[in-house]
Amino acid sequence: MAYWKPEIETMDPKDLRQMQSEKLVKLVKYVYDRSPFYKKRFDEFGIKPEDIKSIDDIGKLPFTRKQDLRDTYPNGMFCVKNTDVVRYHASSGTTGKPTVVGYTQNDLDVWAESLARGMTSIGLTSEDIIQVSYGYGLFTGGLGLHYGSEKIGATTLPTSSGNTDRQIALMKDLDVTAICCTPSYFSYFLEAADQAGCSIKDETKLKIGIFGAEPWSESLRKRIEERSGIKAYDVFGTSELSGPLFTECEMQEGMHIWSDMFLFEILDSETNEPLPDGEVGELVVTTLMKEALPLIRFRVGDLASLDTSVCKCGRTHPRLMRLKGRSDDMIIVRGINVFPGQVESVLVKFSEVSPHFMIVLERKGELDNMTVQVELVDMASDKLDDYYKLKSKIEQDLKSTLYLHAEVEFVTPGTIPRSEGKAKRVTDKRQF
Ligand code: DLL
Repeated sequence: MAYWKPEIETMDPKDLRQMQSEKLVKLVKYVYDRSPFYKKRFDEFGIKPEDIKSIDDIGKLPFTRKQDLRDTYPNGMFCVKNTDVVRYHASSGTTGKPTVVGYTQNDLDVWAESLARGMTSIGLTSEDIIQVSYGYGLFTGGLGLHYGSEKIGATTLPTSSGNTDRQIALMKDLDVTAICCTPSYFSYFLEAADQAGCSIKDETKLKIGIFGAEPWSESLRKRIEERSGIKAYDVFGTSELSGPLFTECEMQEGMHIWSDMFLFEILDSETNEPLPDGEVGELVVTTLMKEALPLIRFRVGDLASLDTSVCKCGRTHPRLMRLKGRSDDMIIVRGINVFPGQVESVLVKFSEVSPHFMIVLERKGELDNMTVQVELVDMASDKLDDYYKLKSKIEQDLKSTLYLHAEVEFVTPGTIPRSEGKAKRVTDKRQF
């Protein structure tokens, strides 16, 4: 079993907690002294840095929300001078004003270190050739994984997203062994390879995929692995925390979050009380090493659960289990909560349909109507009976997963928009 920093990755959990306590105490003083935003927030809460003596006092600290970053746009929460910032990234701002994140050189180093540990934990080394097909630019995916890959000394192929035929050719010609992109883009990649007459399984050296930036299911993992002959690993992060940060290890049983860098809490969203291991709640993160834009108890907006038991790989850091989706991705149909990921997990079990789908919501009279548009892999007109059977089988499975009737509509192959980054899964035509 290979480690990047064995002394940290396998540290005794008690020592890790002690390290977190010390870092938290320092961090609270750091943000109080340097960020007018945090000073004001702490003063409003009647909190002084001296009140935080250990990690047990975390509950006394106020939360930070995405809205705070928007309100202080572009850099009102930064703790360093602009001249100490060596890079900016910015979120796309689909749900409001964009947010800008700044990094010092040390922030970039810590970010790359986090990914170097993750990449090593899935068996990548300096011998590998890693194709980074996440978007480069303001989005953190491309540059994040790029620097992680360079840190472990791997050969990095910065294809960014798009121009898929060229990506397939380069993958083959340069003996690429690993690819990083969204799971929806990789599904498209496989389809495009098929169309180009290239078998990823037989004609390339690809063995590992690092997929994240959007929710995906265990069933999609299985389907990807079977079709392409690779091992598919989950990776999580958000732009506010740096970008992609944590990957699964070879065990594929959750993503190791590095406790010397971040403090994760899972809270009941109504009571704000911590939830036990395994229970799904709201993810709240405190950055323990960030300099330019440290965040205290940042409400990420994701629903998640943790497993704090020691992993079979020997790493002692907690694992973030597969995410269900953001609380704001959740759609409410006839009063029932639905995550697009649940629909995906049903569809990918049917080899007759492609993993690309679109949920269309409409209002018919007083009632919400949910249609799932999906493409048949092979649409032959003499198989009408089979289609009806398949449609009703998928509808039954959707019903037992969602507790809701959703109509399945087969659409012409290639008509669901393919995504080069995060997939858009919902078209909501309801008028409220
Ligand atoms: O998506 C950073 C990233 C890049 C992560 C590349 C992984 C790979 P944002 O654009 O700020 O940053 O979006 C962050 O994406 O809060 C989750 O809702 C979602 N997300 C990210 N990774 C996963 C994952 C990047 N593995 C938001 N599973 C997060 C489910 C994920 N959702």
